[in-house]
Amino acid sequence: MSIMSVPALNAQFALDNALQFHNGPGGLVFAHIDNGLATARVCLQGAQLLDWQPTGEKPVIWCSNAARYETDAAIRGGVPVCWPWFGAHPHRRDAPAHGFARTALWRVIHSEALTDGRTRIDFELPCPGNTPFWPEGAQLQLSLTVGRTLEMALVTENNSALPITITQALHSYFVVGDIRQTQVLGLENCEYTDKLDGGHKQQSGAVFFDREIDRIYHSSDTLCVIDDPGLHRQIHIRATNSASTVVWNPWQEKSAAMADMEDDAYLGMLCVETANVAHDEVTINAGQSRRLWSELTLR
Ligand code: TA6
Repeated sequence: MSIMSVPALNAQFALDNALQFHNGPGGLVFAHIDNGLATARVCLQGAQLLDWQPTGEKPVIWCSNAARYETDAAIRGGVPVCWPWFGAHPHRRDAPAHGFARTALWRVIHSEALTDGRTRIDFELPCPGNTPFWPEGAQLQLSLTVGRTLEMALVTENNSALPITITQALHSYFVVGDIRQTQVLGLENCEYTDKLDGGHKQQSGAVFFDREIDRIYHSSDTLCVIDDPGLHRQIHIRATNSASTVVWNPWQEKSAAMADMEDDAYLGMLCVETANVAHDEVTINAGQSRRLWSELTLR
């Protein structure tokens, strides 16, 4: 399902072979990008990027082989947009985890072939006030620019009359060769909240993985690096307006317990999320906006 039909989307936003819209599994609509520099796939539900693969490289973004493609359900993998709250709702137990933006139907509002060969696609999610879990009003925009690098910009505009407070994340899932050999650099000495025991701790050295890791790093650096000897590469994640970095790998038991993840899939994935979460929440005054930005580059 989409607000616009696939023929209407193609008539208004397709860019020769570089950008086309297609119907896909679960009745969902997908944008396919193939511009010579890279390929990418975005589901209009959630404006969720599901794949990004620079030409000649292995896939960078991880998407579960067991992912569910259904209306109103979250897709396991890619880059879900968590907004206007991250994790559990601050007060309501009946609210969906990670907000409603990742399962909402976004509108395509712009597409562009840039002169350097990259492809840009912009999505919009109007969020009028008075929804059950979101009394305030806001306008959300996501811009994806796809080339040898991938840029993601999430802009929250407060078009209501009162300040709004949000938490948010570009909940990015990455492909890694073997999580047991992978490290995350750039978070050395950062304070973090350990979501597994609620503890407040300090990182010493690189982050490595030998069990489940679910951490919110605060005042994290503007550059994080996934160092992946298994695939002989590094993924550089640059970010602005991101006070938190979430690092998550579910490890064996949780991976096996999740219906939308294959049992041993944890070995080949890792989440490093550009975010403002927990006490790094963001207040935006009426008429103001906030832009969370991240850029991925392979080295
Ligand atoms: O970002 C890490 C996290 O918040 C974990 O606690 C884990 O539960 C994960 O997100 C996935 O959440 P989901 O609602 O997509 O199952």
